[in-house]
Amino acid sequence: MLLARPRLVRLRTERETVFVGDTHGDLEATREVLARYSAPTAAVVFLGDTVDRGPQSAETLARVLTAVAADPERTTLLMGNHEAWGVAKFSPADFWEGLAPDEEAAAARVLRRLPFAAWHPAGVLALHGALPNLSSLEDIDSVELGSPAWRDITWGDWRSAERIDGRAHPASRPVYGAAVFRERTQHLGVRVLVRSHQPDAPTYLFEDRCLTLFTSRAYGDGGRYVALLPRNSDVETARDLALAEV
Ligand SMILES: [Mn+2]
Repeated sequence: MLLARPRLVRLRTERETVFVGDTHGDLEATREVLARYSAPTAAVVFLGDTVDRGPQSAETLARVLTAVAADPERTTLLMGNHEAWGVAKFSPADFWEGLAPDEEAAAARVLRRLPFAAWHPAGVLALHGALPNLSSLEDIDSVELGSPAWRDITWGDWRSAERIDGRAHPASRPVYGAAVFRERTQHLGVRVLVRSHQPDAPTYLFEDRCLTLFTSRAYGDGGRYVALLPRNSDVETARDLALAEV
């Protein structure tokens, strides 16, 4: 089923869309999201990082993949760096390192097929980390695993400073600032970016055009939030999406 899906998922405006940040083994948050937004009129987009850090990685991943398999039109799991162990290893990785070799190989083989991004025609792009340096959204479909564009999508961070260019930082975790955000959103025709990956990032960055979500207690009792984009709505900034605590 994942083989048949493009790397860029296209969302539909006639559904409410719910964006879910890193769950990191928080099964309770994952169950709550799927129970609350189970109406056939809602689409749910998990932004990646379902495993590691929290106590119930395997159960969380299985719950999300079960929902995707049951209704792939309505439920999407995007690739985070923690799903991409089979592409680029990292540490700590308690989920992956606790698997038997055949389980590890099977999980890596499935998860390397996950989509990279989801596009909503209101001008909202959802992905795990940072925007890649591409000339159009369509180019996301041909991004190769392990390439610099893939690294930006799954590992990229944002900082509020104007001039931070990932090329000057260690290639494993590129970091970008406001100038690169403006340049890449313009190239891609993106008004608002919805992403996760950085629990310490401000919720809103870059004149409220970059929203960072986190939906896990893996780092303590910080709130677990999802973002709601109503059906058929116009979006100017990320403030047009409503935050809901789960
Ligand atoms: Mn991440």
